[in-house]
Amino acid sequence: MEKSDTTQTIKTEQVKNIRIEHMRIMHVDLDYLYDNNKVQQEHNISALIQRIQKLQPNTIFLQAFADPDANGSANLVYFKNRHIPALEDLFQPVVKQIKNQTSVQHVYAWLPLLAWELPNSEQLQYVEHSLGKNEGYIRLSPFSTKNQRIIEEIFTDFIQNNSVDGVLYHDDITLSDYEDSSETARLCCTNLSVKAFSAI
Ligand SMILES: [Ca+2]
Repeated sequence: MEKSDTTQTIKTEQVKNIRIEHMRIMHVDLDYLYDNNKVQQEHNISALIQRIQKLQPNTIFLQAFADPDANGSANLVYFKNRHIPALEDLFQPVVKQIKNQTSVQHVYAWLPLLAWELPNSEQLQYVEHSLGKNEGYIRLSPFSTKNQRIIEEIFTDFIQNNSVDGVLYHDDITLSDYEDSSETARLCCTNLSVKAFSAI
């Protein structure tokens, strides 16, 4: 490695370390703030604000999806969009209270990329295990162009109506050695193989 490359690598690592050291992060789950009783919900939000003021994080990772059955896949969200039901448009009001009442500098939205559980009426293709097992999160097949469009539109609707400093992706962007075995994925891989051999 050239000396200039080594110097640049060291500088880059130093910048990364500084950023990590300077991030005091609080991970906030909106499922624990949401309540059907709005008086209780306001109490929950006030308690969060007080805790932030006491602990003094400068960065919040704020969950924007709801997972009432706690299987790790999003059944609902806390923002308006075209595809998945909103439990309540709660995300942005909580961001505003955090920004207005605390010294938090950055708020990131915590969102899944594939682990969406849309209504059955949508009849979407989900990731399938070749042995028929149910392992990992319920995930939309990334090989379906329809799924790709829906995910893109969920994020588009979110970002157009919610001001955030970035997105923290859920730990759902993975496939095991046995996934995805759906017909959609097989067809996609077959087409890719044909194109690869054609290019040789
Ligand atoms: Ca769920």
